[in-house]
This record gives sequence, structure tokens and C-alpha cells, in this order.
Amino acid sequence: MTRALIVIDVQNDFCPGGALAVSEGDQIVPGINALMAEFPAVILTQDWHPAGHSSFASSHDGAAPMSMIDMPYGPQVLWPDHCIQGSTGAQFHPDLATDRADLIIRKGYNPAIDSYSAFFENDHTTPTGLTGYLQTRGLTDLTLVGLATDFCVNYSAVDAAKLGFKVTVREDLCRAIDIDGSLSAAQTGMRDAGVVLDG
Ligand code: VGL
Ligand code: ZN
Repeated sequence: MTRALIVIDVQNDFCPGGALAVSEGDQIVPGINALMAEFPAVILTQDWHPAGHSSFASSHDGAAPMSMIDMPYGPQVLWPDHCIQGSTGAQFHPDLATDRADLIIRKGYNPAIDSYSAFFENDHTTPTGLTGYLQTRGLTDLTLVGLATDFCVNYSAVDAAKLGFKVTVREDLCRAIDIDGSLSAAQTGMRDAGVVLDG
């Protein structure tokens, strides 16, 4: 009972019609629901930003969505407003089988720091608490699916591998944003970190 499925950010804003829509983001939902049956533990992550979050282009005068900015913790993409706490866009896709989840971990709630990874905020230092949860439950083999391949799935997978977890990403159950080669860079980074890319 050491295997866990971690479902990253399958939320309305990352699906077609959402504020930061990932192409075909909704198409992975049936496959993720089916995969849950094969895992003794299922964990969901939920991108969960306060209004006016520092990762939003709208919080920076004159900044265009998808442009880059230097934050105290490093370079940061400026996103359209998305996954605002309590909004419909922040809710899980209505067809996602959320009842199967043992844990829902929220991230991105710190107004000053974005959090792509399920393990650490983008300063790579501030923990979300997920490491301790997994370790205390003895969950050592992680399979990641969800949105988006090149951002939150990528950062979560690389952090998990660095922390010593055995990590597989089911690419067929992920979809990417893919700006400026971010998908191929993410695939290289994940492989280099020891993540198995499957599907
Ligand atoms: C994500 C950009 C901003 C993701 C979250 O879930 O990949 N991407 N916030
Ligand atoms: Zn976000």
C-alpha cells in the first residue's frame, strides 16, 4: 500500500472555457477517474489564489498575460487571473471523481509567492506539508496526472523525485500549456530528475 495517485489541478479554469484554459484539459478526466480505482491512495491538488495574487498580470501595471517578471524568488510567468479562492473557476472539473480523494491540498494561497509544485512554493523553500503527509502514510511510489504538464505537474514531479519518491508521470493523462518550448524543457527536466514518463 505504498502507491499514491496525485491529481494535479484538474480545475475549471484550466479546462476549455476557463480563464487559463489548457487545450483538451477536460479530455483527461475520464481516464483519471478510471485510474483512481488502481490506487490505494488518491490525492488532489487545487490551485487556490487570493484575488490580486502576485502571479497575475493584472497585479502589475502594464504587464501582459504570459509575459515574464523577476520576482524576489526568481523569474515568474504572469498569468491571467485564475483559480481565485471560492470562484467557479477554482472548483474541480464537475466530472472529476473527487469523492475518491483522501486529501485535497491547496497551493498558491500566499499572495506574494506562486506555487506550481504540490510540495514547495516557487521559492523552492516554503513547504506545503505534502511531504510529511506522504511520509507519515508510507506512500513512496507516486503517479502524477493532471494540468498542466509543463508547469504544475512538472514542478511537482521534479520536487518529488528530488525528495526521494519514486515518480511516474502519465503523460497521456496530462495536457500542457506549452509556451516558448516549455513542454520539451519540462520533459527533459523531469527525465534528468529521474522521473519516469509513461503513457
Ligand atoms: C498552473 C499556471 C499557473 C498549473 C497553475 O496548474 O499548471 N499553471 N497556475
Ligand atoms: Zn496558478
